[in-house]
Amino acid sequence: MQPNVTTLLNTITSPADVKRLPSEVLPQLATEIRTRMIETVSRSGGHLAPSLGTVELTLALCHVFDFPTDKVIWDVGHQSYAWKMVTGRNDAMETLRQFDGIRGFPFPAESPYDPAVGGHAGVALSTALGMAAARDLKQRNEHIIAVVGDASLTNGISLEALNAVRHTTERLILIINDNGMSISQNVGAFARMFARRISGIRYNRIRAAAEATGHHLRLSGLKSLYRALKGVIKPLLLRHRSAIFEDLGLRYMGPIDGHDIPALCEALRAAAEGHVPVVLHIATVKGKGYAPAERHPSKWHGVSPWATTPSNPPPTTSWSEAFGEELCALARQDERIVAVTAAMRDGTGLAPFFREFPNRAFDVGICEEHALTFAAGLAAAGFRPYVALYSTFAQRAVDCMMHDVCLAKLPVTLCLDRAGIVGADGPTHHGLYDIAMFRALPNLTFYAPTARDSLRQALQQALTDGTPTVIRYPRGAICDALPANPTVDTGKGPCLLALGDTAAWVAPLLETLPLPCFAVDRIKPLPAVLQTLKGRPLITLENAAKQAGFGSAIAEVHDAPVLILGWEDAFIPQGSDAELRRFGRLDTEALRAAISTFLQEHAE
Ligand SMILES: Cc1ncc(C[n+]2csc(CCOP(=O)(O)OP(=O)(O)O)c2C)c(N)n1
Repeated sequence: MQPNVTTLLNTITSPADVKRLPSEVLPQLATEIRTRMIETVSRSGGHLAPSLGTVELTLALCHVFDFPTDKVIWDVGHQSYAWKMVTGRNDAMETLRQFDGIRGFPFPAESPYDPAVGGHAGVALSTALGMAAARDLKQRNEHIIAVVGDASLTNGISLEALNAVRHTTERLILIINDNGMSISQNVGAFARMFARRISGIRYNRIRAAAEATGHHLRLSGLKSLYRALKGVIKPLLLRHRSAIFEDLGLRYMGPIDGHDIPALCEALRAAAEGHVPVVLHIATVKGKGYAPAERHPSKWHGVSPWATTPSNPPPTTSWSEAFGEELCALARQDERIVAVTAAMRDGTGLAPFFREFPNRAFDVGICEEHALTFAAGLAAAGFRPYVALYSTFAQRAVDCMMHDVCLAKLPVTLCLDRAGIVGADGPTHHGLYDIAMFRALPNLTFYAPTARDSLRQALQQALTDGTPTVIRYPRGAICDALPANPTVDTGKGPCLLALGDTAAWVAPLLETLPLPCFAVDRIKPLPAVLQTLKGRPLITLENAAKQAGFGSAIAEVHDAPVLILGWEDAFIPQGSDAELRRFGRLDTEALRAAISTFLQEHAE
């Protein structure tokens, strides 16, 4: 269905169409793109504020370069909705983030205009550098462009790539999209440096005004006053003309206004001409053109659909909120507790902790590896760090857990939010691999709480034990407690072990399936109930990849058949929980069928 957009956008099927447009109409196209973006995201949900901020950049790129021969890699890719709209996916925006629809991030299988997968922060420059090296080897000529947010630039992979640019290629364009924001306010030394540099834009504006005034001063014979004023104002506004990028061997351009299409086109043309890698620093407004998003860019960074959601949904508490509240309660009793987040203080529920214990809360930026090793340092010095990361983003920090935490047996607790499927963000964001990745680590205790009481116990137990701990819990609503587990009978029949949040998945089955079901909340060491189930066929269920997961851990030691139910060996797409469970044959009907077959095969 093509909704009520005006005609200009409807004529665009590829970047070449944008290139053909006279530059005077590009602001009009930008307005149409914004209108359509807001309209579709109001129904699909998604990363609205970041994508609103890059509309002019998208159009300027199309106007200057030749895609898909030239290549642009959007870091994270959550700012690429305008890009999708001008690369043949405007109609498909209706299906954004839905099951079988287009993805919320760049995805090569979706479009020849998406050279790389997006989703995780910090990889665009590295990927671009690899593509530039390949281009050079093939003696080709295309332009390779990486667009990286000011916060994603501080990520380890970005900085590793930045260090390598100059000795890898002579031609690469890095655009730093600086809006001063991560999801929340950006943090760290780069953020401070960028904030100073953005004053350059103000400088340019003030200079224009000053030039005019200076002209009058000169005319009126006050030349020395003019020179003195210029000498004071200029260094104030243009402190630190970027030494750092130039020292790294990149030519620095900017900062320029990232919503000024002619200025962007001019800068991009200049960047394309050089035979030296270029950093083009642009200043944009997160949420540009939509007042609520401009006012509250964090709130509008990623939003749920607001046009289709009932305005008064029933009140629930999320796992993240419960985690934040329980950690605050624990921290009131134990001053050694500190909290660490990697740019996700709201998402992980740590915002109340930051408010109540500002001196004991650390936002390290989008730096998951640093978060864990930094926590190891805190722990070695006597503190009890709780590091809250999304499961999927913690993947890159497995080595830090192994080398810096587990080997040294330090009391660091890694709290993995969004463990399990996460819905519309899709395969880059599902937290399905943490059990496989972390359970092999020696010295580790690994929990998967079933409800709030079990989360509280895990947080407390980690404090009491003072040993390396991982706690995984899902996205969505938490319940206070589950009904008590059955007492183990003396029979020899099959039993079901439901890990963590999957206890809720089997609840609708229990009335019709004649088998004892135990909700279990520990992966390592394996749950104590296993000792009492020797010789009995077992069914395990987990909201995680089956390979090397919880069920596999049971099967490694159990002396009877084990049916392992979990996510199969394939990337799971985007969609609602119900759609994905149907897709993965983990919905109630499919579970009933799989369990029934197993029961028939292993009847007592
Ligand atoms: C490795 C990783 N950690 C965390 C995130 C979650 N995340 C998505 S966007 C974002 C902020 C990005 O800020 P910036 O790069 O400045 O871009 P902006 O959103 O401001 O346009 C974060 C923390 C992620 N995608 N990847």
